[in-house]
Amino acid sequence: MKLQKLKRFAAASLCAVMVVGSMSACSSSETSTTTDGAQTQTETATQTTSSTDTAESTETKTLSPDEYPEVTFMAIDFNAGLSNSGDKGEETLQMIKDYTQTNLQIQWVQNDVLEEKATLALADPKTMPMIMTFGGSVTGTVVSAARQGAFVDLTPYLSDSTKYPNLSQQNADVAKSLTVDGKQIGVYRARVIGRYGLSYRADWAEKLGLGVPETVDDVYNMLYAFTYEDPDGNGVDDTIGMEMTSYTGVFDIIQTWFGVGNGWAEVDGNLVPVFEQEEYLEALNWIKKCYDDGLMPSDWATRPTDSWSNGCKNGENGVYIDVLDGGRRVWDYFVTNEVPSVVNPDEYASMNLVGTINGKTLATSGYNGFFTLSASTCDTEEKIEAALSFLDKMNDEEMLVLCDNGIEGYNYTLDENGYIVKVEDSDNLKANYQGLNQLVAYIPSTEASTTAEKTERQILEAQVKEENEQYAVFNPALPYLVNSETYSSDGANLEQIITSARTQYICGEIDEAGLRAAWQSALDQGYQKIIDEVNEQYHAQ
Ligand SMILES: [Ca+2]
Repeated sequence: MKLQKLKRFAAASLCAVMVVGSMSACSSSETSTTTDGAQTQTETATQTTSSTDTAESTETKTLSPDEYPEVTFMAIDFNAGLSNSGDKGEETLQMIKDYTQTNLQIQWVQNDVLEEKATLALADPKTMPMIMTFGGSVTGTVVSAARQGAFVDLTPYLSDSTKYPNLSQQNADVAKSLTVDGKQIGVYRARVIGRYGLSYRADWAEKLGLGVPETVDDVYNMLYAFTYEDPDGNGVDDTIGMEMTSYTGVFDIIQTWFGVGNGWAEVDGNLVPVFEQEEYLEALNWIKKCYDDGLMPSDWATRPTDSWSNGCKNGENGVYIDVLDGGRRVWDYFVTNEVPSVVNPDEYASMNLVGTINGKTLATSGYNGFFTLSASTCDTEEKIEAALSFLDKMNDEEMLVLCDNGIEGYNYTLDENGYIVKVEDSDNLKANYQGLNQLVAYIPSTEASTTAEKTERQILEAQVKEENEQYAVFNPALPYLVNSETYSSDGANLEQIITSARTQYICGEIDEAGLRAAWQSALDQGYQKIIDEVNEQYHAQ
């Protein structure tokens, strides 16, 4: 198999590109698309106390271990060679083999050489493990390999809810992002979709008699009151409503409140980048008004991204628009540091988490990394089914608990309410199961039902994120952008022109004419070509 373009695995984020512009250096934040190793286990799922809520296996026949079909799996090692190791490593792996009835052969690949290993495997198809892991989002390299026939087209399989009761529940919008020429080329590794929202100082709002914001006017009024009405009651003009640093993903969230898309939108039957939507300028004017009225720090564009959330923690700001777990962590900070509430010094300061404004919020891409099945080594129906069955069963409750918590009685115990309690010294006893979550797609649930006991703050966070999912605005162009050559080569630079112009407009460095000139410049430099390439595919379907 010839691979024409073994380009580098660029970790190009497909949506929110951070601003660089004339004003500040860009840096990525936790919300950008990165290959993550530290899978946080606190993201979603409603609380249940059941420890026996285990999914019944649909498997009727039981194989003896020497009958298990072999599945080879290239997985990412984030533990410096120590994933699934230690005294109980073999035993833990055997539990997976027996549960999934698979003779699993894991090839651990350290994340920093994943690109190299994947490239080598793609260049020599016979060496490809049956299941390969890719980090981040779909890249041009993967698209090229898919077009050369490197991966099994999963489209006909994943709708089979009898054979694949978990994977068949994948989110259709997210799955579209893994589509090349109409074929689904991988199983995505799920992340919470409804992660973005608005968090605010609940005790400040209570002091000023403000309700839960539902509309952009409510948000403006809250920002105004938090800036000018002394929400902390110290008699000093020392607060600014909205926290803001050079991380401009905040604006991407705010824009959706106005009906702006997530990077792209469908307008009159065509897909357009959001700067071509009328609502985009309306959203920018609202943000600009907040800036002009002093409702966000005037020096935001030079505030480093790594100071993000400090403004809320130290009581300078009261509204935090980003991931809801970030707002929850601010609240955790108030509790941990015993920051008093401004309405009742016997209580701690608190945050409220709001998912949507005007009924909308930004969706995440819904995934980070994905598993492909190699066409060269999954070369029979039996092998394809063995690999997919394995990936499916890994999402059962038993496997989620094992991969995220280890073995009951060794790594953890269950308390009287069925909550997981890690054993003492659990950090030194996690070698056996660490890294095994890299084998899990987390479909349909990003978390097991059996969890450690949660705080009220984590419970609220999970509720809001779950409610958010149905309102979260996806990027409809993702499946086409991955197939757009111009986007692959020039997309990041062109996005930067757009986001830089946005920053300059909000800060008054350029006027509307200047903004429009920047858009035209981006179109002339290749954005129009991307629009054409995207719509050609869009209309071909
Ligand atoms: Ca004050």
